[in-house]
Amino acid sequence: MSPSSTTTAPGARPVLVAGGISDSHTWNLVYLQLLLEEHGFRVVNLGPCVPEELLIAEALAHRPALIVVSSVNGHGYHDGMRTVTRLGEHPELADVPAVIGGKLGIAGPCGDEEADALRAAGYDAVFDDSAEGVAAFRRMLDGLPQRALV
Ligand code: B12
Repeated sequence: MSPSSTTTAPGARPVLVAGGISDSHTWNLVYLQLLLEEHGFRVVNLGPCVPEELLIAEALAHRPALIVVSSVNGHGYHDGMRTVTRLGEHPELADVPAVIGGKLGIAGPCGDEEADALRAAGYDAVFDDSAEGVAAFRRMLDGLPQRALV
């Protein structure tokens, strides 16, 4: 395989993708999986409506390079807060970055105050669903140290 190939090395830590606990939308998760794979990551996609217990169990099992929570149904702020608070109860996951993105407010993006509160609660980054948000997410992926390319 050529050194410039973007296939993820076997055994490299995957990225966990999870829909918000109340969120039944699925194409956002398919989109994220394809985007992450395009960036060379192995993805464990937990699907929509992911309970915190499942996310935590999968995170402890996989020790992922990144946890990506996606929410588009308008409950992103509250769901996201719950999730990151529960993740924070597990010191074993302290070094696993977690981000959230999508349509986090009830009319598209959430406000700056809510985004700040989500960061203060533990997310390493909060992305809105604009092209700029996705571009910022891509830049973050390119900078992840665990990204193991062969
Ligand atoms: C299809 C659809 C549904 C289907 C979903 C079927 C399925 N299996 O997925 C059904 C009918 C079930 C549904 C239900 C509901 N829906 Co709906 N749905 C849609 C719709 C029409 C398309 C969503 C879609 O598939 N888009 C395609 C994907 C690829 O795009 P996306 O989800 O927007 O994701 C993009 C971005 O958000 C962003 N993104 C997402 N996550 C992340 C994460 C990161 C890290 C980053 C960087 C970016 C990112 O990247 C993606 C690509 O650009 C949208 C309206 C629209 N046109 O967008 C409404 C919409 C999402 N739904 C909405 C609502 C309110 C609901 C309901 C609450 C309605 C109701 N009263 O019951 C329920 C919620 C059910 C629940 N428990 O979650 C609202 C959300 C409002 C908001 N947040 O601003 C929308 C926007 C419609 C509207 N304009 O009001 N829905």
